[in-house]
Amino acid sequence: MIVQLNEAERRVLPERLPEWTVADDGNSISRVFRFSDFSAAWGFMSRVAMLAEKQDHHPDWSNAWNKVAIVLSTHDVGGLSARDVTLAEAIDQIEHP
Ligand code: H2B
Repeated sequence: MIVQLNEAERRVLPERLPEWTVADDGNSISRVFRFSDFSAAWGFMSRVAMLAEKQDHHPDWSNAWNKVAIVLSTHDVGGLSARDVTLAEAIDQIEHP
C-alpha cells in the first residue's frame, strides 16, 4: 500500500535529496535541470521516462529547449510518498551537467 511520507521521513528529505526543493504545501518535490542544448535535454528525458515506466511512477514535467523542470508527487495519495524519493534518487544518478 502506498502511503504519504511520515514526519521523520519528511525531516530527512533535505539531507537525502539536497538538490530537490520541497513545495510549500509539502505535497511535491521539484528540481530543474539545464543542459547544453535541446538534444541533451531530450536524451535525459528519455532516460527518466524509462525509469518512470520501470517504477510505474511518473513525473509531472516540462521542457523548454535545454531546460527540464521535474515535479514529483504521488497522485494516488495526494502528496509525497517513498515512490517520489526513490524516483528522485534514480534521476539524480543519471548523468547530467
Ligand atoms: N505516477 C505518479 N506520479 N503518481 C501516481 O500516483 C501514479 C503514477 N500512479 N504513475 C500510478 C502510475 C498508477 O496510476 C498506476 C495504475 O499504477
